[in-house]
Amino acid sequence: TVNKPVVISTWRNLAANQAAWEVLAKNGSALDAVEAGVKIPEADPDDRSVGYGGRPDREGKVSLDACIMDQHSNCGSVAFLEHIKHPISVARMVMEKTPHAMLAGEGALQFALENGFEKENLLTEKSEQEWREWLKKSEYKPVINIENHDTIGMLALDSHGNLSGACTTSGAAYKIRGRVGDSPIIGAGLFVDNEVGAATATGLGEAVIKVAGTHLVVELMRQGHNPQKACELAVERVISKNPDYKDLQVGFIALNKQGECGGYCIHKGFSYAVFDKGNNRAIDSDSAVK
Ligand code: SD4
Repeated sequence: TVNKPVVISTWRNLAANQAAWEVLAKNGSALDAVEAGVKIPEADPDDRSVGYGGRPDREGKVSLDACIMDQHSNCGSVAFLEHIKHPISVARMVMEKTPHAMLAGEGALQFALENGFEKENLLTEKSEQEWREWLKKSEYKPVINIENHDTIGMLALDSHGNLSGACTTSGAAYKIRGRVGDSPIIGAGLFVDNEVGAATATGLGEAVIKVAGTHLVVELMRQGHNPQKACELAVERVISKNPDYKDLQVGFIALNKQGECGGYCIHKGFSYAVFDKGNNRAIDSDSAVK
């Protein structure tokens, strides 16, 4: 029997899961659920790597990446988007209202403003202070785990048996202006195939992009692996292609058509949150490096 509905998200995003569950429990769509879910950390100023309150690039500007994918393999994405609190909703609008899959930078902002989104300042005092502190040394060294990584990727299976996913982030703190990570790239930060399953990634985007990480996880599930094993094999691939893996973190989570979940990462410290059968909980992910 299929375990549904279910929602799974990266890190300890229990509040985001709760918002998604409220949609799923009323027989809402997985697509509506993941959008509603990830909007929680996007709007939270204390979540320092998503949306409002996110850490800026090295010029002190907050820029956002997000994407969304539904059960028909429709997808929408925004990259290097500034001043908009809910990039996931802009990504959804790209998917539903344009002939394109991806908008970036100025054009993405223009599209958002023309469609009723408001221009806002996303840099909080706290993020600005930290950035000024960082400027003193200006050393770009992505820190493993929570410090720099609590991007939310979320996957859901709804009561109709359909899968969707969403991923949103302010990216790597103190990145070069214009840097785009894995999170808005379909097949890297997020991939959904309604016949098989869905996967999303967190951690150092450059390492995920190199192996088309979430597409890999989904293809491994297609070959018969369960979500846990698929995540493990994909992490192994990341390790084999990144000789500096000791200094970087990558985590994958996956959900298949049967409603089974899995998650795996390179280094200890990654966690994910699962909500099914009315039970919302955080799980410490197993890691390749013990
Ligand atoms: C990125 N994967 O932009 C994202 C980083 C991340 O919290 O997970 N940040 O590379």
